[in-house]
Amino acid sequence: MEESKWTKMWLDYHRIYDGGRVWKMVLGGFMEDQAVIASAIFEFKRAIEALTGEQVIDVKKDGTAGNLRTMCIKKQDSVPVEGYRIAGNEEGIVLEASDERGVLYGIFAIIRQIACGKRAEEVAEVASPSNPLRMMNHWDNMDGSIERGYSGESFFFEKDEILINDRTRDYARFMASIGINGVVINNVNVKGAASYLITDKYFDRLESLSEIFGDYGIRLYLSLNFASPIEIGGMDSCDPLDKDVIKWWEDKIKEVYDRLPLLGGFLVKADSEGRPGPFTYGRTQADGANMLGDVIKPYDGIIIWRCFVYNCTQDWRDTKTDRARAGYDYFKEQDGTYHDNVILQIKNGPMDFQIREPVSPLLGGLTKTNQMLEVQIAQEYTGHQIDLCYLIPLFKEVLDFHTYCDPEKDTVADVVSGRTMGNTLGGMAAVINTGNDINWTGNDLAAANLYGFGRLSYDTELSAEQIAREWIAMTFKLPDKEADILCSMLLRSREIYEKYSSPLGIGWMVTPNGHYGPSVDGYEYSRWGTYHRADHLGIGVDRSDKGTGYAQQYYEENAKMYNDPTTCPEELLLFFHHIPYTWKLKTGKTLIQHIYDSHFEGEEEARDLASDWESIRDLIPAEAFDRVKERFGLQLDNAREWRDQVNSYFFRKSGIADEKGRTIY
Ligand code: GCV
Repeated sequence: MEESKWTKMWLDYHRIYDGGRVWKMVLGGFMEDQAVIASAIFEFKRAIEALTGEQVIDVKKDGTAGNLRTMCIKKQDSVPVEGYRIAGNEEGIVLEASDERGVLYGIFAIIRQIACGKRAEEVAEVASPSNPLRMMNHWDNMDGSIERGYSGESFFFEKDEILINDRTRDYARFMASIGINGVVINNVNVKGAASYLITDKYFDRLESLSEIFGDYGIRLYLSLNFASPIEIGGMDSCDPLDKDVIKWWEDKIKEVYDRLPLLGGFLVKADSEGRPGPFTYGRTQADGANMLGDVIKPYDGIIIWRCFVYNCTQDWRDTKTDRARAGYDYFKEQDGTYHDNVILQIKNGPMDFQIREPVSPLLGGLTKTNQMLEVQIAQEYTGHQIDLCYLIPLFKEVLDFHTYCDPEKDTVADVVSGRTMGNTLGGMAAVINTGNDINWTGNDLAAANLYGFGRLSYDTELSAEQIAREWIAMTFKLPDKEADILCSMLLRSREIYEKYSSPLGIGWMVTPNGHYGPSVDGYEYSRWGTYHRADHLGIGVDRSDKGTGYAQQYYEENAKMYNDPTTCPEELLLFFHHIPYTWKLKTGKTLIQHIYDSHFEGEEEARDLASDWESIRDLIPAEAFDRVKERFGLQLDNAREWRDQVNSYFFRKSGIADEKGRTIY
């Protein structure tokens, strides 16, 4: 077989030990012709042969070899849906699951444990998913470009056509191996040809794609253009309460499901950044989402409605106007009116995937509505997959955040998993970081975010370090010392990026539109804005009760903490408060000195990352090593640029010199 032209990321199995036995597959209660079971058997065979050199014989063949081990897959209804129990012993391994996906995830768990160093007889785990929905959102356009894509072009679309090839199947394998069960293939900004994905022109290809995904337990979803009745239906309205519009949708969705029975549903971005939506007709977001929810209900489909709704052209001269407030202001009022097959998808922070933001007050602020957490592993504001930035610690902080929405089950993980409200629809979605680059993620090390998101969405209890260690073991199989170095690089990387870019929760200061590199006053939507509101005395946005009042959108405990600059966590100080440069931080440093020190340190620590990478050169495959090394070169330029621009800006603004007398340009 010809070697594929792309890497196998964490599924590139290295020989762990040389076992001398033969495996026989035994199925109890599942059939080998069930699509997902067939995939599980295929994956087991492929992995075991590569990892141990042991042969796996077909289910039907009677094993004759004396030293036969069995891989026994048993249906066991007491195992939760999509969960598994695996246990190895001298005779082989037993995997119990109640459904096909559970079997597939169990097989990948066995593979993971062996790839991470266990022998087959030591394999053991009982697991079930924390979240019902674990999704990837592609922002792929049909011309092949990817909005906020940093790893090449789309592998789903090219020249307005849908691509299906070996890469499609490999993609599905990767996703299943980390527990992903839903994929939205097209950009939430649905324009041009993408509006026609729900027409006959694309049904055949979409059906094939949904089947390939289906073989790996993944449901296909599409982003939907809310104005489809106008754009493809020739109507003059898309008012969600207009009965002709509703009829149009009913016919359309029937047509779609006749052809795509495996479709999971739709993701919708409405009334945001130029996208059409119910506000045009004086309707609420709930009116729009519920109308589509009702139409899709007979097909068991779901509507995932994004809460990233804000007025991007708002005038920032008015100090009461605050983009951070928008999500809560628009969605809280209708809490309890969203229908039960509608899920609100909420970005982790109230702004837009900055290196540090508070958790969105909508998460848990809604108490009667299905909710889903949206994070971004595409590194739009976190270094474009040039700079190293392992994002799992950030996601962990969000999941562990106490919202105070419930006396016991009040973390974001509780809320989105359904534990708080006892609902069954919720979960986590990530804006994905893949493209058709040879290594899928541009920077080989950015695959840790891809792997990590999937693993975390399946098991929110895993730590960022555990995930990093698994990913390293599966991808590079390094000796302990080098694995420790790489693990430490990943774990340090987010704070390093934060230090040299925009610390203390201020965010932004990034080039408008491009979002890479510094532009301290950069603001994309109007000449009036800056995100930081710095003047000659201080910096930061007053979001307390004396300012925009954003802090009051949280439950009392958090509202109080954020409202007061002396109790507000310092890493978010400038998000919530306008602070004088002479303000003393807990370290005893002034704010301005902290800004200088942070940027100098961040740049130095970025250099340490690059030299750590150099120190493990001999143990990393040469091509991967060189690709990453090149990126570190660019990261260092970026870190220097940030350090110099930010420090000189604030030196000039404040007129206060660096106590340490370093050169500030
Ligand atoms: C897909 C940010 C990004 C946009 C993105 C938008 C969204 O504003 O810069 O590219 O659009 O978020 O999440 O919808």
